[in-house]
Formats: sequence, C-alpha cells, structure tokens
Amino acid sequence: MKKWVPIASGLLAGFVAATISFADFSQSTNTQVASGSTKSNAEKVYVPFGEKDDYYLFASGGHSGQMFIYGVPSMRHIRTVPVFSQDSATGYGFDEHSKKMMGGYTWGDLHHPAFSETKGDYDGKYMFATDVGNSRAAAMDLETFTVKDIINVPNTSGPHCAAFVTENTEYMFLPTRFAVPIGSEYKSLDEYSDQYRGVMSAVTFDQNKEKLNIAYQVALPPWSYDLSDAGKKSSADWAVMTTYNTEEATTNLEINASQADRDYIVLFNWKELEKMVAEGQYDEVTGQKMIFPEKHKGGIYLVPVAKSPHGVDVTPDGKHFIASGKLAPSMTVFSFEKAFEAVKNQDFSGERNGIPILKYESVMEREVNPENALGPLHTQFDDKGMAYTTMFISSEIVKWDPKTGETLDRVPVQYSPGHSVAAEGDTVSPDGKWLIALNKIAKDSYLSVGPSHPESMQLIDISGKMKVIQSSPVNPEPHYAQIIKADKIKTIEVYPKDENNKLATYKQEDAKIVRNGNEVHVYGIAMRSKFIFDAKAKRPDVIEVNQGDKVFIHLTNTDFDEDITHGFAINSYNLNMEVQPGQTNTLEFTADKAGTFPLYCTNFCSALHQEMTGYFLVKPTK
Ligand code: CUK
Ligand code: CUA
Repeated sequence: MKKWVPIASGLLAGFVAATISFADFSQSTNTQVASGSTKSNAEKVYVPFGEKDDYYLFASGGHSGQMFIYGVPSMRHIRTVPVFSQDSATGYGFDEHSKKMMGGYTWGDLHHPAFSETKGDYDGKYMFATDVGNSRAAAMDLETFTVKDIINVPNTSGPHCAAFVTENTEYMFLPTRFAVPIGSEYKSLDEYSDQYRGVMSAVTFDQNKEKLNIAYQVALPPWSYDLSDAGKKSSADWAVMTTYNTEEATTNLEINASQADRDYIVLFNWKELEKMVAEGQYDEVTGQKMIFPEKHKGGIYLVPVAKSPHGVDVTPDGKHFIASGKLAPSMTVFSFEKAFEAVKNQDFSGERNGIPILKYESVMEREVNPENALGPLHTQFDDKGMAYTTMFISSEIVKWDPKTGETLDRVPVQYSPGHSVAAEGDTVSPDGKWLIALNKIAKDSYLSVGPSHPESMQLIDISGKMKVIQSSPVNPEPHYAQIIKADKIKTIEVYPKDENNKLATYKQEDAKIVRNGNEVHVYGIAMRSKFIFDAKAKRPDVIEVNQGDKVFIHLTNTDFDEDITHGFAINSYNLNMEVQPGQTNTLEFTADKAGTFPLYCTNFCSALHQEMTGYFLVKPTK
C-alpha cells in the first residue's frame, strides 16, 4: 500500500484498495487479451521479422535517469538511451564528454520527454527532458540518439513540470516542483513565505551549436508547480502550468497542502515576458535575469482551479486547456479566448504576490465529471480532437468530448495509469490510432520477480471502440512518453570524418602516444579486430605509463561501417566506453594503481573480437 500514499490521503487510500479489489482485479490483463478476438489483437501488434514498426515510442525512465525507445505497435524495446544516469553499456558518464555534461551527478529522475516542434508538429530533430532529482535539462539529437547537452538549472529545484516546448521550440519552460530560497542558500522554513520562491526558467536550445541556455527566470510564489503545457495556434504565445501547495505549507504536505478549495493555473504570455526582459524589466540575481512579478508587472495571471490539480493539457486546436483533478473527480475545461478577454477587461478577483487572479467563472467553460471516474491525471487527444483522460484511482481511460463534456467510451487498464500517450498526441494534428496507458502498478500481470512488481504499458487501439490489445512490463518508471511517426526520424549510419577534430586519428600510421610532463595522450584507433595506440612501437596495442600519470585515451573507430561498434575497457580500472562507427571518444583518468592491466574491446564486433585486446602497464613510481 505504500505506493498509494503520496497521491491519496489515508481515506482515499482505503477507497483505492476497495476499488481495486472489487472492480479491477476481477478483470486481469491476461483474461482480457485471451478472451474473444485474441487472434485479431495479436495480428494488430504483430510486426513480422524484417518489417518495421510505424511509430517510435520514447518512454521516460523516471529515476533510472534513462529513456527507453520502443516500436509501436509491436511494443518491442529497441534501445535504452542514457540521459541523466551513468551507463556502462555505452560508457555514458565514463567518457570525458558525457562525464563533463553530467556535471558530477551519476543519476537523474527523468519525467517528461518532449520532441522539438516546428509549427506545432514534431519535427523529428531533438528530444528534450528534465531531471527532477538534480535539476538539469537535456537535449538529445535524433540522428544518433545521443545526448548533446545538459545544463544545470540554478534556483529551480526539480523541474518536474517540464519539458514542454512552444510551437517552434522557441522555449521550454522549467518551473520548480520544490520552492527554495534564490541561490538555494540557507533560510529557515519559518521564513518560507517571504524567502522561498518557485522559480521558473525559460530555456532555449541553439540547434546550430546544440547548446541549451537559460534565457531568463521568473520568481513565482513559493508554491509547487506540477505540470505545464504550451499553447498552440491562437494561443501559441501562451503557456499554462498547474500549482499545488498554494497554502505554502512547510511540513506534512499530504494534509497541509490540501486545505484550500482552490489552487491555481498559472497562465503566462512568454512573448510578453521576452519583451520585458529585452526592455530591462528584471533584476540580475545569481547571474540570471530574474523577473519578480510583484515588481515587474505584466504577462502572468492566475486562474483558480479545483484543489491540487495535476495535469494540464492544451487541446490540439489551441482553444482550450484542460486541468485534471487528482483529488477532485473532475476535469475542468478552460477557454483561452475567455482568458484573453478577461485579461483585456482586467476581470480580476484579487491578486497573490502581485499576480492578478482572473475570475474562475470568466475563464472556465465546463467541469466534466464522468460517472464513478476517480483520480483524473492527464489528458491526450486523437485526430478528431477527442480527449482521453487517465483515471489513476478508478484504473481506466475515459474518452470524452471537450466541446460537450459527454463521456464517449471507457476502458479499464491494469492498474492505476499515470499518463497516457497518443500517437503524435501533443501536436496540432494527433494521429488517432494508438494510445498507450502508462500504468504505475501491474500487480500480478506477469511472472513474479519478488516483492516489487514491474510497471506496465498497455497498447490501446482507439480506431473504434477502445480496446487494450497488448500489455508489456516495463522498466521504471513510465511517467510520460511521446509517440512519433517513424519516417520523421532520420538517423545517420556512421559518424562522418571530421578532419578538424584534433583528437581523431583516422590513419593507422598516425596512431601515437604523446607524453607531456606527467600527462600522457594516446591517439589511438579501434578497428576490426585490433587496437593501435602507437603505430611505431614494438607492440602497437600496449599503453605503458608511470604511476600517477594523467592519461587521456582518444580513441577513434575507423570502421566506417554501420553497426560496427567497439568498446574499450581497462581491467580493474573501472573504465569502459564505446566508440561507434567513425566516432572519436576520450577517456581521462589518473593511473593511480601500479600493475599490469589487460585492456579489451567490450562490444562483440567480429569473429576475432576476443583477440581485440592489449595491455595497460603502469610502472610503479617507487
Ligand atoms: S507525473 Cu503525472 S503520473 Cu511526473 Cu507527469 Cu508521473
Ligand atoms: Cu572491437 Cu569487439
């Protein structure tokens, strides 16, 4: 039962138990898949060997810090891409470049992946993600499926809300989940309301340099910011995010952050904030351009919403945003047009921390309460603009019409879905066809692996009446995912030769070891099926250094052939990295242990892979 506690109060937890034991366990995944039209379901997800899936699924790895790539509809796991955590399979976090990028951290908590967009459609170029655990943001390129840049986001603690990009990837907004004093310096919790802030960062990505950058920050009130979404089309200059703990409780949030009947959605115009920054309406704080709403007025508004909302999602037409209740059983549909009108007419009901509050009745369009549906969290959309909301507590997906509020369909899932993801579901033109429920609890759906059970993803055919047609156990933890048409992604076959890269060695005769004081630089080659570190040496595959030397191994894979990847590990030195075809990678370390250490290729690359070895000899200093 522990798992339930963070989201449900004690009372609710009891209710959850009741709901699950009576309603959901009677209908296990297995019976669902096995009953009736088993064959047609299986055929729908079957992708014969040699054929490929129609879609890629990029699924969040949560506190594994990784991203998992699957094919849809087969749900076959294709690749794990390390983002915020070390990965010995690829050497990510071990080689120089990625180690520096990770900024000294070895793990992360990846929640919401987001594709780069052009005109509100996924463009297949980049994927962004944030780290709730260590407050970072990352950009992955989709030509190589590797991370290109990671930044630390100061003043923002746990950018859970993100990443959601604006229509042309101008910005991603990273609001904080945990309020902290600016600069994260020590301040007593008794001074919480005055000294703590919920800072939001506006982050840009330069596609030419492949660099993330913080454009400016906004010092919002010390609340928790939960989810956000960017506007589309007529609302493209705007973004929304949900808040909780507007009570500003500093302990026992389970109870104290659920006191007020209403929390807020923060509605802001990023074009206006951008203009304010350009006009110098900000303070320079901790090296950042910081907008203080109580001082620098404009661009930000509050919309009251039922207490402790979780998800907020903008409809594909950009006309509405939908907040989900978590503790309240309703989805609330708000109108952007009405909000703009209210802003224009200054139709305010008060303010908090200098931010005007729009009147609820002026912005709200309808509250939707599907019968017995409990715990709405997140909403996705299909090609007809219909909404699909995950019900965490009643373990189901409810399909409904945002324009009328009418419930159209519902399907049980196993169990407790957090998010769901629809094919191209966050774009201005979702595909329909597929929806995947990302379930927090799989219970007894699969072979037991001990007291902790896996999470699961369930593929739902939404082309007609909703039907769960496939169910897969998955790695932790499926928070959110993105589904993109496979033909939008164009990967490269090999890393192209880069004659400007001074660390690369492409010709065997150029392989050399250069000593500079106690720094040793190895310019080496990995090829089928040998290492060449020093072309002129008696044993070209041996590196010999003195104890205490600082060693740099710059290794180039000169097999310009798709899929010929080499690895490089030094026995007992806790080092391993990968060099993909054409790639140059560097390991930097101090040879502090004297002795004889075999080195070898860790990635099976040819029939003579076992012969791809050498020695790393470290002469003792005394
Ligand atoms: S959150 Cu709502 S269920 Cu991190 Cu998007 Cu996990
Ligand atoms: Cu190179 Cu195995």
